[in-house]
Amino acid sequence: MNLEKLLNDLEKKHPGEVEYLQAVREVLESIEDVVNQNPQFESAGIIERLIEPDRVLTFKVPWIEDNGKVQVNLGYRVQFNNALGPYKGGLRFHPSVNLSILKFLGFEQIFKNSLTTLPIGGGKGGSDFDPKGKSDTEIMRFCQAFMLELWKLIGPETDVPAGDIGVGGKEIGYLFGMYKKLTKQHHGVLTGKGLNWGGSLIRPEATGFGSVYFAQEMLATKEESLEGKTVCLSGFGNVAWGAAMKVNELGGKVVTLSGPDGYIYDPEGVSGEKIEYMLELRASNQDIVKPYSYEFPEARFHQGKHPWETPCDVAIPCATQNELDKQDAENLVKNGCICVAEGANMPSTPEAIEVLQQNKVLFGPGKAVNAGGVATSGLEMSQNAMKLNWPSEEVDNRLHQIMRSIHSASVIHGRENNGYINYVKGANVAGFLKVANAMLDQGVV
Ligand code: NDP
Ligand code: 2IT
Repeated sequence: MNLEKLLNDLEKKHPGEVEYLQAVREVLESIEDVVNQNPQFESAGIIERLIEPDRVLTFKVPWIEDNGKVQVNLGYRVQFNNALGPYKGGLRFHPSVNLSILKFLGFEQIFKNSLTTLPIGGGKGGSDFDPKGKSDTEIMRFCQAFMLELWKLIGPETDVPAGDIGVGGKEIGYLFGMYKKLTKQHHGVLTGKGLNWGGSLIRPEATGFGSVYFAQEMLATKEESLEGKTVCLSGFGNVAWGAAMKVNELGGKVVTLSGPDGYIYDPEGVSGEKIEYMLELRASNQDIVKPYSYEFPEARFHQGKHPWETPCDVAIPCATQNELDKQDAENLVKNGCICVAEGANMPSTPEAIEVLQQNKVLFGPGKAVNAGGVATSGLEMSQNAMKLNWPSEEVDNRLHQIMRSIHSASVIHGRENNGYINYVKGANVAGFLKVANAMLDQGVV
């Protein structure tokens, strides 16, 4: 495989799509050896077919503000690869959303979903709609307008969207309501649904829980555990909330949270009612984390800074892409951090990953660490297909088992001669092989 030529050609076709090109480069660098050892992949054009989405759908979303003013946003669905199952992946509503971000997320989702062991392909979608400061009725009207286009593209055996940044249970409810009205179908077309109408127990907690289960497995390779560890989290959304709960349950102490405005340092630990307060903060639609320091005066707010300057044993970035840079990684290493587990998608820059790996920090990439969210979405699809609901212990046990199996697959393909486990390589190779072999079996389509 001529990696630089492939990447140069891709960049020429998609100039400026930096996040997408970043994600593709990382995967191709990891799988280069495997591709070179398997000429059948090259002759079937697997790489060229894998790095371009099957299709990209964009649409206009006109909707009306409470004051009567008409707004127009852009809507997208990127259907990347369905070799293993229906396209599957979240919807992101955030003003920063563009095609590059959704293509990077959809591409990552292919390998993540492959790692879950479940029959799901990869996709992603969303809009540049900003939920910040919008009323509930505005959010409902936007979701309805978005679904007026999206419903034509999705279905329980075709493409199954879910939540991501800015899309939680409330938005999934509004989207599902409109889908049901348009199609007259009540089935598992979306995941992250309410418990009374097809949702799965543990889905809201699953990404955070799974991320911490994965961190636990990584620490165990060093005969370490979370008991007594100091943990830095970023973000204060769905993923950070689930991670905070699980870290506390396993005896660790969460000392930071963050938002776009800065970070909170709470020396007494984010536990108990403070974790529930995170939900209130998110529900307020203000998108700032500072009010935590008014509510809990023992906590300090650091304006405009990243939490990674805080000494910790374990770091779990749970906010957004490229939020942990080289300087942050150097700070973590200097302060003795032994494990970084990516709860978010691609939160560490390539330079940061290099620093962490060179210093032999346990580093778990998002597509492995945060796969518990989509895995539990897959379990929701299974329950919907069977028309029954599993108890929370069953879902949690299956989630835990899936996270262990993703960890073992990453170790098998990622162990280096010196014993260090390169989880980036391990997860990319394990995820890739399954998809590539399925594509070979299915011919050139
Ligand atoms: P939420 O919308 O619930 O929360 C995201 C949080 O990160 C918000 O607090 C958000 O604030 C904050 N944030 C966004 N940008 C920044 C920034 N530049 N600096 C600091 N904080 C920021 O989303 P989720 O918790 O669902 O998603 C978090 C991450 O996890 C994303 O990368 C997502 O792709 C990933 N993920 C989510 C899964 C899920 O099931 N929900 C599954 C797997 C991965 P604000 O909105 O103000 O920007
Ligand atoms: O990035 C992700 O894996 C998600 N946002 C969850 C996707 C899903 O389909 O549950």
